[in-house]
Amino acid sequence: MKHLLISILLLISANTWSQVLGEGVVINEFMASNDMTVTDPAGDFDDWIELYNSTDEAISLSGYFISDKEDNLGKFEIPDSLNIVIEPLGYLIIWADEDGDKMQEGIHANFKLSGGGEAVILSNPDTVILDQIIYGEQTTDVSAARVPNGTGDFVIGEPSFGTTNDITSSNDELILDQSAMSIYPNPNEGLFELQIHDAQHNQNHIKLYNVLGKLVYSQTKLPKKSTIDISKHRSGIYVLVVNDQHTRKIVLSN
Ligand SMILES: [Ca+2]
Ligand SMILES: [Ca+2]
Ligand SMILES: [Ca+2]
Repeated sequence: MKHLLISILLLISANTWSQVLGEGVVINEFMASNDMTVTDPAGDFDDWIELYNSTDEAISLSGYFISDKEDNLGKFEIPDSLNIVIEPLGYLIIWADEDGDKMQEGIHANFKLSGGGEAVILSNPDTVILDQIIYGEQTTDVSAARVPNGTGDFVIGEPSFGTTNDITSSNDELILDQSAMSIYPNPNEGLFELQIHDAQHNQNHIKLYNVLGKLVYSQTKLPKKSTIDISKHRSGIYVLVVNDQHTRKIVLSN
């Protein structure tokens, strides 16, 4: 019992410690399945990891490590030779494409991110973990990002490659993706009206994912306008995907 208590205390202090030691750089967003969102400088649709410097000082990332494996923190070392500095309040993209030896422009890690679930771990040159995320199955061309930017938990949604994640907050998104569908009300208590503006489809299919990327609800052969009932699901943020193409964040509070 005593051992357990000490372990728990150590765990708590280790967490706090890593927050303090975080040195201001976090894993801010990642995409583990990129089909058509953004290409790297070589023109490939590759997995990507966005880092964010939340401080007002530039930070050199020489010798920092990124990994997709908890038991191999030092898997990829950001090479000294690249002289990578992340600017104050700046963003940095690391391509997870195993293309490091092809002399492509940019930073290319020696691993890819599994769309089925894996880990992203950032460590300092002493392999002290600064930030990490262990994720579940991902949806293609949908990213996981810290909202609020730099500090929040990971939520899945529209990617914001190389920029703040805050633009995908629900209000702004209503404006951004107005053309594809209307959801009213949103946030809601589990009952909402969905109107789909997709000229290519008369019958629509929808899928709803929770923040862990798990499919929790689906419907096929939906008309352009319908009422959706997800009230038996727990409060939280969900991502609605219409016709495997259009995504919108839904906030359920019941
Ligand atoms: Ca590449
Ligand atoms: Ca991997
Ligand atoms: Ca972003």
